[in-house]
Amino acid sequence: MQFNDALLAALRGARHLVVFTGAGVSAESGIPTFRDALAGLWTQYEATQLASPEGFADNPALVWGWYEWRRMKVLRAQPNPAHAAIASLAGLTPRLTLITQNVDDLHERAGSADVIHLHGSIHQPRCFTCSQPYAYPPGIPDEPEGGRYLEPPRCGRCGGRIRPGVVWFGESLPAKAWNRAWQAAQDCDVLMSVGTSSLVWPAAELPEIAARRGATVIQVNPGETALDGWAAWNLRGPAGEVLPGLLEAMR
Ligand code: BV8
Ligand code: ZN
Repeated sequence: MQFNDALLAALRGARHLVVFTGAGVSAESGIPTFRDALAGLWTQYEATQLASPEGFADNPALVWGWYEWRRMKVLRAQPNPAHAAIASLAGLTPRLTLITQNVDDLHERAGSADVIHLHGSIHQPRCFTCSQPYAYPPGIPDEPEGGRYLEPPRCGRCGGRIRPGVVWFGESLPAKAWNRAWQAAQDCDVLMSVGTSSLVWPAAELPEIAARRGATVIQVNPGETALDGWAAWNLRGPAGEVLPGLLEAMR
């Protein structure tokens, strides 16, 4: 892919670069994007039904089974060249803030530090009743492809059900993470959005906040998204190819 000289100049000259990622950055690691994760057992459900406290209270085994299926994929996955390129980018920019909507740890495993997780982590379950943190037993149990109902474990302290450590629909984002992300969006001069459908709020607002303050917005996504109109450049391709190419061209 050829890159526009002005785009390369904007990236090379960035004082503060924000990289904002969604499920598309982990797609080439074999982790289904948020929408694609509604496979198998869960096809007939809306994401907002499963990824919500009501959905969990209503059918804990259905929701816990979904998260365990997804967690196994994360445990089996490896970071892909997109995660690696973003980790390397930090060494080429005076200041880089990495904000992700993803609940996997592939950015960290690729070497990125201080990742801001707006929607929590699949690796930090806690009690649904008393919020006591829960430690998963070691190992990667086999997960039937189509998924299965799985009763969540119980809290050692109060006997309540264990829930995934993610932010569900209708739940507020962790205040510290949101404030840091909001500040970075206000302060940055370049924001690159990678692999997100830009549909979920308030996270989806971050690129707009940056654009309104005069930052240059770059988007990496094979498809069109709600962000297209705000982006100065829409790089149409898979992140695992576009980002390494961009890094090469910047050097
Ligand atoms: C809140 C964790 C209130 C869980 C997630 C109406 C208007 C505006 C807002 C609302 C509204 N109605 C309700 C709301 C609020 C709601 C919301 O936004 N709903 C949406 C559906 C409209 N938001 C909330 O509820 C938030 N909380 O508002 O709280 C409040 C306030 C105060 C006090 C109390 C309460 C919380 C939302 C968080 C939900 N949790 N994730 C989990 O993972 O299971 S959201 C989840 O979906 C992701 O984290 C992500 O944020 C979002 C979208 O996923 P994406 O990452 O974008 O993935 P997706 O599959 O959608 O797209 C993948 C993209 O990748 C595609 O564009 C594709 O083209 C691209 N791609 C594919 N392959 C590649 C690629 N790109 C690059 N390379 C590739 N190879
Ligand atoms: Zn408890």
